[in-house]
Amino acid sequence: MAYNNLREFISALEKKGLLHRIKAEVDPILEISEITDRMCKSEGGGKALYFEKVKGSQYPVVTNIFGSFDRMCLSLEIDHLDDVGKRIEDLLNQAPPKTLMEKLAMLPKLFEMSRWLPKTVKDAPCQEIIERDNPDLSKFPIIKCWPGDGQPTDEGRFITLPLVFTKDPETGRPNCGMYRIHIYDKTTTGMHWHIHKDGARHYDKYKKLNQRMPAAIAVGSDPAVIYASSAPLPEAVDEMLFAGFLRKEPVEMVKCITSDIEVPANSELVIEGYIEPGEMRIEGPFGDHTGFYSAADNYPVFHATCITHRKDMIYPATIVGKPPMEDCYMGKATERIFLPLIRLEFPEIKDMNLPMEGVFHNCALLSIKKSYPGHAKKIIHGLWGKGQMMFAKLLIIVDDDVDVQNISYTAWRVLNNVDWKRDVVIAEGPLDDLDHAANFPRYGSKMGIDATRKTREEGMTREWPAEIYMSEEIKKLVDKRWKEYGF
Ligand SMILES: Cc1cc2nc3c(=O)[nH]c(=O)nc-3n(C[C@H](O)[C@H](O)[C@H](O)COP(=O)(O)O)c2cc1C
Ligand SMILES: [Mn+2]
Repeated sequence: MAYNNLREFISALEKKGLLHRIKAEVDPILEISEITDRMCKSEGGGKALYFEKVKGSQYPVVTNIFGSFDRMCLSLEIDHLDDVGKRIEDLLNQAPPKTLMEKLAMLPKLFEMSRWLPKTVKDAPCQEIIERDNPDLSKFPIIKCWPGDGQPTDEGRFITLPLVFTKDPETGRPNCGMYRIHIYDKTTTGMHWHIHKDGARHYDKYKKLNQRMPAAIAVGSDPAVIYASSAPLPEAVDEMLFAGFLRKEPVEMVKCITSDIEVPANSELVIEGYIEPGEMRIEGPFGDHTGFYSAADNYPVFHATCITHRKDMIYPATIVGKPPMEDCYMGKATERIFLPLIRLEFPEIKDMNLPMEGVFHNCALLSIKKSYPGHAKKIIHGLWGKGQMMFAKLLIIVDDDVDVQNISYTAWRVLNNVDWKRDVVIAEGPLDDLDHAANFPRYGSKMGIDATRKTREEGMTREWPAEIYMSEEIKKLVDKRWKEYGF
Protein backbone atom coordinates (compact mmCIF):
# COMPACT_ATOMS: atom_id res chain seq x y z
CA MET A 1 0.00 0.00 0.00
CA ALA A 2 1.33 3.41 -0.96
CA TYR A 3 1.94 6.02 1.72
CA ASN A 4 -1.00 8.39 1.80
CA ASN A 5 1.06 11.34 2.90
CA LEU A 6 4.35 12.45 4.43
CA ARG A 7 3.36 11.50 7.97
CA GLU A 8 2.71 7.87 7.05
CA PHE A 9 6.22 7.72 5.64
CA ILE A 10 7.59 9.32 8.80
CA SER A 11 5.81 6.64 10.88
CA ALA A 12 7.29 3.92 8.67
CA LEU A 13 10.77 5.39 9.19
CA GLU A 14 10.20 5.53 12.92
CA LYS A 15 8.97 1.92 13.10
CA LYS A 16 12.14 0.77 11.36
CA GLY A 17 14.34 2.77 13.71
CA LEU A 18 15.41 5.06 10.86
CA LEU A 19 14.27 8.31 12.47
CA HIS A 20 15.62 10.21 15.45
CA ARG A 21 13.41 12.64 17.39
CA ILE A 22 14.94 15.77 18.87
CA LYS A 23 12.92 17.22 21.75
CA ALA A 24 15.31 20.06 22.64
CA GLU A 25 14.39 23.39 21.10
CA VAL A 26 16.44 24.15 17.99
CA ASP A 27 16.91 27.24 15.85
CA PRO A 28 15.79 27.04 12.19
CA ILE A 29 18.60 29.48 11.47
CA LEU A 30 21.71 27.32 10.85
CA GLU A 31 21.34 25.00 13.89
CA ILE A 32 19.04 22.47 12.16
CA SER A 33 21.40 22.58 9.20
CA GLU A 34 24.53 21.77 11.23
CA ILE A 35 22.79 18.91 13.07
CA THR A 36 21.48 17.51 9.78
CA ASP A 37 24.84 17.89 8.03
CA ARG A 38 26.53 15.85 10.77
CA MET A 39 23.85 13.18 10.33
CA CYS A 40 24.36 13.13 6.53
CA LYS A 41 28.11 12.73 7.00
CA SER A 42 27.75 9.90 9.53
CA GLU A 43 27.92 6.28 8.38
CA GLY A 44 25.49 5.45 5.57
CA GLY A 45 23.68 8.80 5.92
CA GLY A 46 22.59 8.41 9.55
CA LYS A 47 18.92 8.76 10.36
CA ALA A 48 16.06 11.02 9.40
CA LEU A 49 15.61 13.82 11.95
CA TYR A 50 12.37 15.03 13.49
CA PHE A 51 12.74 18.36 15.28
CA GLU A 52 9.74 18.60 17.60
CA LYS A 53 10.36 22.10 18.91
CA VAL A 54 11.57 24.74 16.52
CA LYS A 55 12.25 28.28 17.71
CA GLY A 56 9.74 30.83 16.45
CA SER A 57 7.19 28.38 15.03
CA GLN A 58 4.59 25.98 16.32
CA TYR A 59 5.34 23.41 13.62
CA PRO A 60 7.90 20.58 13.67
CA VAL A 61 10.60 20.15 11.02
CA VAL A 62 11.75 16.87 9.49
CA THR A 63 15.03 16.53 7.55
CA ASN A 64 17.10 13.83 5.87
CA ILE A 65 14.09 11.58 5.10
CA PHE A 66 15.65 10.29 1.83
CA GLY A 67 19.27 10.43 3.01
CA SER A 68 20.38 6.79 2.84
CA PHE A 69 19.95 3.84 0.48
CA ASP A 70 17.61 2.24 3.05
CA ARG A 71 15.39 5.27 3.39
CA MET A 72 15.37 5.99 -0.35
CA CYS A 73 14.19 2.40 -0.97
CA LEU A 74 11.63 2.60 1.82
CA SER A 75 10.31 5.86 0.34
CA LEU A 76 9.58 4.10 -2.95
CA GLU A 77 8.57 0.86 -1.23
CA ILE A 78 11.21 -1.22 -2.98
CA ASP A 79 13.99 -3.52 -1.81
CA HIS A 80 16.60 -2.26 -4.24
CA LEU A 81 16.88 0.93 -6.31
CA ASP A 82 17.05 -1.20 -9.47
CA ASP A 83 13.53 -2.53 -8.84
CA VAL A 84 11.84 0.51 -10.38
CA GLY A 85 14.08 0.28 -13.45
CA LYS A 86 13.06 -3.37 -13.83
CA ARG A 87 9.39 -2.38 -13.77
CA ILE A 88 10.07 0.26 -16.42
CA GLU A 89 12.00 -2.23 -18.54
CA ASP A 90 9.11 -4.65 -18.22
CA LEU A 91 6.66 -2.08 -19.51
CA LEU A 92 8.92 -0.95 -22.34
CA ASN A 93 9.80 -4.45 -23.47
CA GLN A 94 6.26 -5.41 -24.20
CA ALA A 95 6.28 -5.82 -27.96
CA PRO A 96 3.09 -4.68 -29.68
CA PRO A 97 0.64 -7.56 -29.31
CA LYS A 98 -0.22 -9.48 -32.48
CA THR A 99 -2.65 -12.23 -31.66
CA LEU A 100 -5.94 -11.77 -29.88
CA MET A 101 -4.62 -13.73 -26.94
CA GLU A 102 -1.59 -11.43 -26.72
CA LYS A 103 -3.89 -8.41 -26.85
CA LEU A 104 -5.98 -9.81 -24.05
CA ALA A 105 -2.85 -10.52 -22.06
CA MET A 106 -1.90 -6.82 -22.38
CA LEU A 107 -5.17 -5.60 -20.90
CA PRO A 108 -4.25 -5.90 -17.23
CA LYS A 109 -1.02 -3.95 -17.88
CA LEU A 110 -2.88 -1.21 -19.75
CA PHE A 111 -5.48 -1.10 -17.05
CA GLU A 112 -2.75 -0.73 -14.47
CA MET A 113 -1.27 2.19 -16.42
CA SER A 114 -4.53 4.11 -16.56
CA ARG A 115 -4.85 3.59 -12.83
CA TRP A 116 -1.77 5.73 -12.25
CA LEU A 117 -3.29 8.87 -13.78
CA PRO A 118 -3.70 11.62 -11.20
CA LYS A 119 -7.21 11.96 -9.84
CA THR A 120 -8.93 15.20 -8.88
CA VAL A 121 -10.63 15.28 -5.47
CA LYS A 122 -12.73 17.93 -3.72
CA ASP A 123 -11.75 17.60 -0.08
CA ALA A 124 -8.12 17.94 0.76
CA PRO A 125 -6.16 17.72 4.01
CA CYS A 126 -3.85 20.43 2.65
CA GLN A 127 -6.78 22.86 2.78
CA GLU A 128 -7.78 22.27 6.42
CA ILE A 129 -6.62 25.80 7.19
CA ILE A 130 -7.05 28.49 4.57
CA GLU A 131 -5.29 31.83 4.96
CA ARG A 132 -6.54 33.99 2.20
CA ASP A 133 -6.58 37.48 3.63
CA ASN A 134 -3.23 37.78 5.30
CA PRO A 135 -0.96 35.04 4.06
CA ASP A 136 2.19 35.08 6.18
CA LEU A 137 5.20 32.92 5.39
CA SER A 138 6.98 33.93 8.60
CA LYS A 139 4.72 31.57 10.60
CA PHE A 140 6.49 28.53 9.19
CA PRO A 141 9.79 27.05 10.35
CA ILE A 142 11.59 27.83 7.11
CA ILE A 143 15.28 27.19 7.61
CA LYS A 144 18.50 29.02 6.83
CA CYS A 145 21.07 26.44 5.75
CA TRP A 146 24.45 28.17 5.44
CA PRO A 147 25.90 31.43 6.82
CA GLY A 148 26.17 33.17 3.44
CA ASP A 149 22.61 32.35 2.32
CA GLY A 150 20.69 35.45 1.24
CA GLN A 151 23.60 37.72 2.21
CA PRO A 152 23.82 40.66 2.41
CA THR A 153 20.17 41.56 1.83
CA ASP A 154 18.00 39.24 3.92
CA GLU A 155 17.81 36.49 6.51
CA GLY A 156 18.52 33.79 3.93
CA ARG A 157 15.63 31.44 4.63
CA PHE A 158 14.85 29.00 1.81
CA ILE A 159 12.20 26.34 1.27
CA THR A 160 14.51 23.53 0.23
CA LEU A 161 12.09 20.70 -0.61
CA PRO A 162 9.36 22.55 -2.55
CA LEU A 163 7.18 21.18 -5.33
CA VAL A 164 6.51 23.98 -7.78
CA PHE A 165 3.37 23.46 -9.85
CA THR A 166 2.75 25.38 -13.07
CA LYS A 167 0.74 24.93 -16.23
CA ASP A 168 1.66 25.41 -19.88
CA PRO A 169 -0.61 28.29 -21.00
CA GLU A 170 -0.90 26.84 -24.53
CA THR A 171 -1.42 23.14 -23.91
CA GLY A 172 -2.70 23.25 -20.32
CA ARG A 173 -0.14 20.57 -19.48
CA PRO A 174 0.93 20.62 -15.83
CA ASN A 175 4.50 20.50 -14.57
CA CYS A 176 6.01 19.95 -11.17
CA GLY A 177 9.65 20.74 -10.48
CA MET A 178 11.70 21.01 -7.34
CA TYR A 179 13.08 24.56 -7.46
CA ARG A 180 14.27 26.12 -4.19
CA ILE A 181 12.30 29.05 -2.81
CA HIS A 182 14.12 32.09 -1.40
CA ILE A 183 11.91 33.88 1.15
CA TYR A 184 12.01 37.67 0.74
CA ASP A 185 9.17 38.63 3.13
CA LYS A 186 5.77 37.45 4.36
CA THR A 187 4.30 37.12 0.85
CA THR A 188 7.18 37.33 -1.64
CA THR A 189 9.74 34.75 -2.72
CA GLY A 190 12.16 34.00 -5.52
CA MET A 191 11.40 31.42 -8.19
CA HIS A 192 14.66 29.66 -8.92
CA TRP A 193 13.92 27.56 -12.00
CA HIS A 194 17.02 27.39 -14.15
CA ILE A 195 16.43 28.47 -17.75
CA HIS A 196 16.72 24.86 -18.97
CA LYS A 197 13.87 23.58 -16.80
CA ASP A 198 10.19 23.05 -17.61
CA GLY A 199 8.96 25.72 -15.17
CA ALA A 200 11.12 28.29 -16.96
CA ARG A 201 9.71 27.19 -20.33
CA HIS A 202 6.19 27.73 -19.04
CA TYR A 203 7.24 31.13 -17.71
CA ASP A 204 8.66 32.15 -21.13
CA LYS A 205 5.27 31.40 -22.70
CA TYR A 206 3.40 33.56 -20.18
CA LYS A 207 5.96 36.28 -20.81
CA LYS A 208 5.32 36.17 -24.56
CA LEU A 209 1.56 36.28 -23.91
CA ASN A 210 2.16 39.06 -21.37
CA GLN A 211 -0.07 37.20 -18.92
CA ARG A 212 0.25 36.84 -15.17
CA MET A 213 1.43 33.30 -14.42
CA PRO A 214 -0.33 31.29 -11.73
CA ALA A 215 1.83 28.91 -9.71
CA ALA A 216 1.63 26.95 -6.49
CA ILE A 217 4.32 25.66 -4.14
CA ALA A 218 3.43 22.48 -2.28
CA VAL A 219 5.59 21.36 0.64
CA GLY A 220 5.46 17.84 2.09
CA SER A 221 3.56 15.12 0.25
CA ASP A 222 3.99 11.38 0.07
CA PRO A 223 7.62 10.52 -0.70
CA ALA A 224 7.02 9.27 -4.26
CA VAL A 225 5.54 12.65 -5.15
CA ILE A 226 8.43 14.52 -3.55
CA TYR A 227 10.99 12.37 -5.37
CA ALA A 228 9.12 12.65 -8.71
CA SER A 229 9.40 16.45 -8.62
CA SER A 230 13.18 16.11 -8.82
CA ALA A 231 13.22 13.48 -11.58
CA PRO A 232 14.57 14.58 -15.00
CA LEU A 233 11.46 13.62 -16.97
CA PRO A 234 10.78 14.79 -20.52
CA GLU A 235 8.57 17.89 -20.64
CA ALA A 236 5.61 15.88 -21.95
CA VAL A 237 5.53 13.54 -18.95
CA ASP A 238 3.47 14.72 -15.99
CA GLU A 239 5.50 14.21 -12.81
CA MET A 240 2.28 13.26 -11.00
CA LEU A 241 1.62 10.41 -13.46
CA PHE A 242 5.19 9.25 -12.85
CA ALA A 243 4.59 9.47 -9.08
CA GLY A 244 1.42 7.40 -9.61
CA PHE A 245 3.53 4.79 -11.42
CA LEU A 246 6.08 4.78 -8.58
CA ARG A 247 3.51 4.41 -5.80
CA LYS A 248 1.23 2.16 -7.91
CA GLU A 249 -1.72 4.31 -6.94
CA PRO A 250 -2.92 7.57 -8.44
CA VAL A 251 -1.89 10.86 -6.86
CA GLU A 252 -4.94 12.72 -5.58
CA MET A 253 -4.91 16.33 -6.70
CA VAL A 254 -6.99 19.26 -5.53
CA LYS A 255 -7.60 22.57 -7.26
CA CYS A 256 -6.03 25.57 -5.55
CA ILE A 257 -8.41 28.01 -3.82
CA THR A 258 -7.29 31.00 -5.92
CA SER A 259 -6.22 29.45 -9.24
CA ASP A 260 -6.69 26.52 -11.60
CA ILE A 261 -3.40 24.94 -10.59
CA GLU A 262 -3.77 21.52 -9.02
CA VAL A 263 -1.60 20.34 -6.12
CA PRO A 264 -1.35 17.02 -4.25
CA ALA A 265 -4.29 16.94 -1.84
CA ASN A 266 -2.18 15.25 0.83
CA SER A 267 0.39 18.09 1.01
CA GLU A 268 1.33 19.56 4.37
CA LEU A 269 1.49 23.14 3.12
CA VAL A 270 0.52 24.90 -0.11
CA ILE A 271 1.47 28.43 -1.12
CA GLU A 272 -0.72 29.70 -3.95
CA GLY A 273 0.25 32.74 -5.95
CA TYR A 274 1.45 34.24 -9.18
CA ILE A 275 4.45 35.53 -11.08
CA GLU A 276 4.29 38.83 -12.92
CA PRO A 277 6.09 38.33 -16.26
CA GLY A 278 9.23 40.43 -16.37
CA GLU A 279 9.45 41.13 -12.63
CA MET A 280 12.89 40.01 -11.53
CA ARG A 281 14.80 40.19 -8.29
CA ILE A 282 18.10 39.00 -6.90
CA GLU A 283 17.81 35.39 -5.76
CA GLY A 284 20.53 33.75 -3.63
CA PRO A 285 23.31 33.37 -2.81
CA PHE A 286 22.60 29.88 -1.53
CA GLY A 287 24.94 27.16 -0.25
CA ASP A 288 24.27 24.65 -3.00
CA HIS A 289 24.63 20.93 -3.58
CA THR A 290 27.94 21.46 -5.36
CA GLY A 291 29.41 22.38 -1.97
CA PHE A 292 29.82 25.98 -3.10
CA TYR A 293 27.53 28.97 -2.89
CA SER A 294 25.59 29.48 -6.08
CA ALA A 295 25.92 33.17 -6.90
CA ALA A 296 23.09 35.64 -6.49
CA ASP A 297 21.36 36.20 -9.83
CA ASN A 298 18.15 37.65 -11.20
CA TYR A 299 15.12 35.35 -11.11
CA PRO A 300 11.34 35.79 -11.38
CA VAL A 301 9.43 36.84 -8.27
CA PHE A 302 6.57 34.82 -6.76
CA HIS A 303 3.75 36.56 -4.89
CA ALA A 304 1.74 34.49 -2.40
CA THR A 305 -1.99 35.20 -2.47
CA CYS A 306 -3.24 32.36 -0.29
CA ILE A 307 -1.67 29.80 2.03
CA THR A 308 -3.38 26.56 2.91
CA HIS A 309 -2.10 23.88 5.26
CA ARG A 310 -2.89 21.02 7.58
CA LYS A 311 -3.79 21.94 11.14
CA ASP A 312 -0.86 19.99 12.53
CA MET A 313 1.52 20.65 9.66
CA ILE A 314 4.90 18.91 9.52
CA TYR A 315 7.49 20.90 7.60
CA PRO A 316 10.04 18.85 5.60
CA ALA A 317 13.38 20.30 4.53
CA THR A 318 16.63 19.12 3.05
CA ILE A 319 20.10 20.51 3.54
CA VAL A 320 22.34 20.51 0.49
CA GLY A 321 26.07 21.16 0.67
CA LYS A 322 29.29 19.23 0.24
CA PRO A 323 28.48 15.62 -0.65
CA PRO A 324 27.42 13.22 0.69
CA MET A 325 24.09 14.88 1.46
CA GLU A 326 20.48 13.76 1.29
CA ASP A 327 20.04 14.73 -2.37
CA CYS A 328 22.86 12.33 -3.32
CA TYR A 329 20.53 9.42 -2.56
CA MET A 330 17.75 11.00 -4.61
CA GLY A 331 20.30 11.33 -7.41
CA LYS A 332 21.33 7.69 -7.02
CA ALA A 333 17.66 6.70 -7.33
CA THR A 334 17.49 8.74 -10.54
CA GLU A 335 20.62 7.02 -11.88
CA ARG A 336 19.04 3.59 -11.37
CA ILE A 337 15.49 4.50 -12.47
CA PHE A 338 16.54 6.32 -15.64
CA LEU A 339 19.14 3.80 -16.83
CA PRO A 340 16.50 1.67 -18.64
CA LEU A 341 15.14 4.80 -20.32
CA ILE A 342 18.60 5.78 -21.54
CA ARG A 343 19.12 2.19 -22.70
CA LEU A 344 15.97 2.43 -24.76
CA GLU A 345 17.84 4.78 -27.07
CA PHE A 346 21.32 3.40 -26.43
CA PRO A 347 20.89 -0.34 -25.81
CA GLU A 348 24.67 -0.77 -26.01
CA ILE A 349 24.99 0.96 -22.62
CA LYS A 350 25.32 -1.66 -19.91
CA ASP A 351 25.63 0.38 -16.75
CA MET A 352 26.07 3.93 -15.50
CA ASN A 353 27.54 5.41 -12.34
CA LEU A 354 27.13 9.04 -11.34
CA PRO A 355 29.58 9.29 -8.41
CA MET A 356 28.33 11.44 -5.53
CA GLU A 357 31.53 13.49 -5.65
CA GLY A 358 30.53 14.62 -9.14
CA VAL A 359 27.23 15.98 -7.77
CA PHE A 360 25.51 14.34 -10.76
CA HIS A 361 26.22 16.85 -13.50
CA ASN A 362 29.99 16.80 -13.13
CA CYS A 363 30.77 13.16 -13.94
CA ALA A 364 29.22 10.01 -15.39
CA LEU A 365 30.92 6.65 -15.88
CA LEU A 366 29.38 4.37 -18.49
CA SER A 367 30.15 0.87 -19.69
CA ILE A 368 29.19 -0.07 -23.26
CA LYS A 369 29.22 -3.06 -25.55
CA LYS A 370 31.41 -1.62 -28.27
CA SER A 371 30.79 -2.94 -31.76
CA TYR A 372 32.14 -0.40 -34.27
CA PRO A 373 34.88 2.22 -34.61
CA GLY A 374 34.06 5.43 -32.75
CA HIS A 375 31.24 3.76 -30.84
CA ALA A 376 32.22 5.33 -27.49
CA LYS A 377 32.42 8.78 -29.10
CA LYS A 378 28.94 8.28 -30.54
CA ILE A 379 27.67 7.60 -27.01
CA ILE A 380 29.44 10.71 -25.72
CA HIS A 381 27.82 12.95 -28.35
CA GLY A 382 24.50 11.15 -28.09
CA LEU A 383 24.22 11.63 -24.32
CA TRP A 384 25.13 15.31 -24.56
CA GLY A 385 22.02 15.65 -26.73
CA LYS A 386 19.62 14.00 -24.28
CA GLY A 387 17.62 15.95 -21.69
CA GLN A 388 19.51 16.78 -18.53
CA MET A 389 22.43 14.55 -19.63
CA MET A 390 23.47 17.65 -21.60
CA PHE A 391 24.90 18.94 -18.32
CA ALA A 392 27.33 16.01 -17.95
CA LYS A 393 30.68 17.80 -17.77
CA LEU A 394 32.75 14.62 -17.87
CA LEU A 395 31.65 11.40 -19.57
CA ILE A 396 33.93 8.40 -19.25
CA ILE A 397 33.19 5.39 -21.45
CA VAL A 398 34.64 1.94 -20.75
CA ASP A 399 34.09 -1.54 -22.20
CA ASP A 400 31.27 -3.68 -20.86
CA ASP A 401 33.62 -5.96 -18.91
CA VAL A 402 34.31 -3.06 -16.52
CA ASP A 403 32.07 -2.72 -13.47
CA VAL A 404 31.60 1.05 -13.33
CA GLN A 405 30.25 0.77 -9.79
CA ASN A 406 33.79 -0.21 -8.79
CA ILE A 407 35.48 3.18 -9.07
CA SER A 408 38.94 1.93 -8.19
CA TYR A 409 38.89 -0.75 -10.92
CA THR A 410 37.36 1.70 -13.41
CA ALA A 411 40.03 4.32 -12.68
CA TRP A 412 42.76 1.73 -13.20
CA ARG A 413 41.31 0.73 -16.57
CA VAL A 414 40.81 4.30 -17.72
CA LEU A 415 44.27 5.48 -16.70
CA ASN A 416 45.92 2.57 -18.52
CA ASN A 417 43.76 2.57 -21.62
CA VAL A 418 43.76 6.17 -22.69
CA ASP A 419 45.89 7.97 -25.21
CA TRP A 420 44.79 11.44 -24.30
CA LYS A 421 45.18 13.09 -27.66
CA ARG A 422 43.36 10.33 -29.49
CA ASP A 423 40.68 9.50 -26.95
CA VAL A 424 39.47 12.81 -25.55
CA VAL A 425 36.59 14.79 -26.97
CA ILE A 426 36.20 18.36 -25.81
CA ALA A 427 33.03 20.11 -26.83
CA GLU A 428 31.31 23.36 -26.02
CA GLY A 429 27.69 23.73 -25.09
CA PRO A 430 25.19 24.39 -22.34
CA LEU A 431 26.27 23.76 -18.76
CA ASP A 432 24.29 23.32 -15.58
CA ASP A 433 23.32 26.61 -14.00
CA LEU A 434 25.33 25.60 -10.93
CA ASP A 435 28.65 25.30 -12.77
CA HIS A 436 30.97 28.04 -11.54
CA ALA A 437 34.15 27.06 -13.35
CA ALA A 438 33.33 28.11 -16.91
CA ASN A 439 34.02 31.66 -18.10
CA PHE A 440 30.33 32.31 -18.66
CA PRO A 441 27.24 31.20 -16.78
CA ARG A 442 25.48 28.19 -18.32
CA TYR A 443 27.94 27.93 -21.23
CA GLY A 444 31.29 26.23 -21.45
CA SER A 445 33.16 23.06 -22.26
CA LYS A 446 32.73 19.41 -21.43
CA MET A 447 34.96 16.43 -21.86
CA GLY A 448 34.32 12.90 -23.02
CA ILE A 449 36.92 10.17 -22.54
CA ASP A 450 36.85 7.05 -24.69
CA ALA A 451 38.61 4.52 -22.46
CA THR A 452 37.54 1.44 -24.42
CA ARG A 453 40.03 -0.93 -26.09
CA LYS A 454 41.13 0.65 -29.35
CA THR A 455 41.02 -1.12 -32.66
CA ARG A 456 42.97 -0.81 -35.90
CA GLU A 457 40.05 1.03 -37.49
CA GLU A 458 40.42 3.63 -34.79
CA GLY A 459 44.04 4.20 -35.64
CA MET A 460 45.63 1.83 -33.12
CA THR A 461 48.61 0.28 -34.90
CA ARG A 462 49.71 -1.95 -32.03
CA GLU A 463 48.25 -5.09 -30.50
CA TRP A 464 46.09 -4.43 -27.46
CA PRO A 465 47.64 -6.32 -24.54
CA ALA A 466 45.77 -9.02 -22.65
CA GLU A 467 44.67 -8.30 -19.09
CA ILE A 468 46.38 -10.43 -16.44
CA TYR A 469 44.38 -13.33 -15.00
CA MET A 470 45.53 -16.44 -13.13
CA SER A 471 44.63 -19.75 -14.75
CA GLU A 472 41.55 -21.50 -13.36
CA GLU A 473 43.59 -24.62 -12.75
CA ILE A 474 46.01 -22.88 -10.39
CA LYS A 475 43.21 -20.99 -8.67
CA LYS A 476 41.45 -24.26 -7.92
CA LEU A 477 44.65 -25.80 -6.66
CA VAL A 478 45.32 -22.88 -4.31
CA ASP A 479 41.69 -22.93 -3.14
CA LYS A 480 42.05 -26.55 -2.27
CA ARG A 481 45.36 -26.19 -0.49
CA TRP A 482 44.56 -22.87 1.28
CA LYS A 483 44.54 -24.38 4.77
CA GLU A 484 47.86 -26.09 4.16
CA TYR A 485 49.47 -22.65 3.84
CA GLY A 486 48.66 -22.01 7.48
CA PHE A 487 46.36 -18.96 6.97
C1 LIG B 1 16.91 19.32 -3.27
C2 LIG B 1 16.86 19.75 -4.72
C3 LIG B 1 16.87 21.10 -5.03
C4 LIG B 1 16.81 21.52 -6.35
N1 LIG B 1 16.79 22.87 -6.63
C5 LIG B 1 16.66 23.29 -7.90
C6 LIG B 1 16.57 24.68 -8.19
O1 LIG B 1 16.58 25.53 -7.29
N2 LIG B 1 16.42 25.05 -9.50
C7 LIG B 1 16.39 24.14 -10.52
O2 LIG B 1 16.24 24.54 -11.67
N3 LIG B 1 16.49 22.81 -10.27
C8 LIG B 1 16.63 22.37 -8.99
N4 LIG B 1 16.71 21.02 -8.73
C9 LIG B 1 16.70 20.06 -9.85
C10 LIG B 1 15.32 19.91 -10.44
O3 LIG B 1 14.39 19.59 -9.46
C11 LIG B 1 15.31 18.82 -11.53
O4 LIG B 1 16.18 19.25 -12.56
C12 LIG B 1 13.94 18.53 -12.10
O5 LIG B 1 14.07 17.59 -13.14
C13 LIG B 1 13.25 19.76 -12.62
O6 LIG B 1 11.96 19.44 -13.11
P1 LIG B 1 11.53 19.85 -14.59
O7 LIG B 1 12.31 18.94 -15.49
O8 LIG B 1 10.06 19.59 -14.64
O9 LIG B 1 11.90 21.27 -14.79
C14 LIG B 1 16.76 20.58 -7.40
C15 LIG B 1 16.75 19.21 -7.07
C16 LIG B 1 16.81 18.79 -5.76
C17 LIG B 1 16.78 17.32 -5.44
MN1 LIG C 1 8.90 18.40 -15.99
